Amino acid sequence: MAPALARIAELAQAHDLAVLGTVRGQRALLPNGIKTLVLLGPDEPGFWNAFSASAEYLDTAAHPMDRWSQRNIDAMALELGARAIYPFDAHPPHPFYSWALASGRAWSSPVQFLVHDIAGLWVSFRGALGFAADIPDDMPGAPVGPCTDCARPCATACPVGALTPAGYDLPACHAFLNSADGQRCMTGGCAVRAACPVSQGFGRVQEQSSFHMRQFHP
Ligand code: B12
Ligand code: SF4
Ligand code: SF4
Repeated sequence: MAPALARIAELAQAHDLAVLGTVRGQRALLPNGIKTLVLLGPDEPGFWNAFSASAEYLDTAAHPMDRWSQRNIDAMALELGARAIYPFDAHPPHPFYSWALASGRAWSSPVQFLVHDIAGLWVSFRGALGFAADIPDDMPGAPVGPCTDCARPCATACPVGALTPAGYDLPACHAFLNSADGQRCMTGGCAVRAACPVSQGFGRVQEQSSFHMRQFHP
């Protein structure tokens, strides 16, 4: 019998992960044989302490967070009889962005990055669990997100205008990250993502943002 979502959430928490949403019954969007997809992301504020004490973080080999995710989410999949699916290592990539939208718990922000109801613009996915059964979800999401009633600080927060409603100018972002002023983004994380009031209530620690920026801009 398929586990209840509460059981999945409890096991996720034991692995320092949180259920960020579910996608149910959308055959055209989900991989073959999967009726419920459970999206998993960092459980804050404890995630960074757990990850930074892990063997993957400390062994200095490449892609520590992806390897951490694989170990933890593979273990969950085995215990729950699910299929583990990752945002990395698939060519073409699995459509996590579209799955997040379909969950009803995340929306496309004015700058196109996803904004999640709890994680805000800091949202990221460490993986997903696919189940062959339909698993009811008592947090199925909302038709409108937090952007509807917001003054949109994200739209103007990038100091060099690299990430705005007009799009993401990746070379301009990387060029700024090489400059002295850009070290603010390197240590504190992307200023656009940090400007969102929902992000600010999420409790993500600066060390995690800094880690991701070093992966994005070595
Ligand atoms: C390629 C990629 C990038 C590329 C291009 C992004 C793009 N144009 O999609 C680059 C290298 C620029 C990038 C950068 C980052 N990314 Co990225 N990226 C991906 C990745 C691996 C694949 C995207 C893809 O092609 N999917 C396949 C297509 C077919 O399916 P889809 O995703 O449903 O397609 C939708 C999106 O592409 C979306 N879309 C279209 N144009 C754009 C533009 C942007 C900027 C975004 C976000 C989405 C988007 O529309 C499509 C249809 O709905 C995804 C993980 C994944 N597997 O999806 C992460 C992902 C989208 N990225 C993510 C993150 C966290 C980042 C970074 C913030 C990393 C960091 N520093 O921590 C940076 C941004 C740097 C910053 N300023 O902070 C998160 C989402 C974050 C968010 N809030 O939206 C994801 C989901 C990864 C994860 N593990 O959670 N990324
Ligand atoms: S700052 Fe406001 S408009 Fe921008 S993503 Fe956050 S809630 Fe949406
Ligand atoms: S990381 Fe900094 S430069 Fe790059 S888009 Fe975000 S705010 Fe702009």
